[in-house]
Amino acid sequence: MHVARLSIAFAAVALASLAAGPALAGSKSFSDPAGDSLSAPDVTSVVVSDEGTSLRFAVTLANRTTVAADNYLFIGMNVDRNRENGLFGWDYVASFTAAGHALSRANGTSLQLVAGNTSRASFVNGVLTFSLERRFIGNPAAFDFALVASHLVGGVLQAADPAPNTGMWSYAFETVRLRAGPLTRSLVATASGRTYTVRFTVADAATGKAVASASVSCRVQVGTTTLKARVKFSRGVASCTFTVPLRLVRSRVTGAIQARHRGVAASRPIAFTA
Ligand SMILES: [Ca+2]
Ligand SMILES: [Ca+2]
Repeated sequence: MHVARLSIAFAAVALASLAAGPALAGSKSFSDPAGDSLSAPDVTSVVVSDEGTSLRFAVTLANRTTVAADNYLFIGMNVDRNRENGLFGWDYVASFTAAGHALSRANGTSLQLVAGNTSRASFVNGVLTFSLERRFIGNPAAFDFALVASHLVGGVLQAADPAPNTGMWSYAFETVRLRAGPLTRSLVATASGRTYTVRFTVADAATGKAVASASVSCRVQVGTTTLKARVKFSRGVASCTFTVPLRLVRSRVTGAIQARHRGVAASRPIAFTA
């Protein structure tokens, strides 16, 4: 995707006023009128879904079964909800063409590809699906967004369908409350020291069910010595395993273990005598 072409399309469409809509959780649908695109792809509906660490857009193009080489689709995302920065207020832009897709970040008035981006896109039965990891757009709790489907020939805009027709749509991620169980500890004595595993359960406070995934971090110290720790999350249990060397046995062990799920953290302090 050529940045100049992106800018041309954005400028030509000139999205005007911003209207923040109501914040709903989970999956949310948005609609744009049919038949308002002339020769451009006609956006009629957009479904945004929270998929845990990922976010998915499903965009229905009413007048397309394939994306032609001169068709472009952009999703502009205003993740800090400040219209005064980014490119036309958009901090991130997902772009699609027949040749592929990309995720870019606005840097002043230009776009730069997001390094390490793992987004996926497909176009099946008139529905363009784009999934990206939330961390690549800064893990926002909510964001505003708008689409532009355009038909460009030689960089010259022929027609475009902005969706929504004015302003932006808003999407808010579900706010999760976590319930952390008490910290338990097990010990395996070895010739080189004492290997401990500390663990706690992480559940969704609303349902009481164990969360399916979480990223775990752990820090453990004995005095001023930081111990190497291995972390794991399995079947709703966050765990941290570390070995207190023989020379430090009978010393005070301190630290903390944290599990993070959908941007929300639960943690337990570690404090005992090895
Ligand atoms: Ca439309
Ligand atoms: Ca429209």
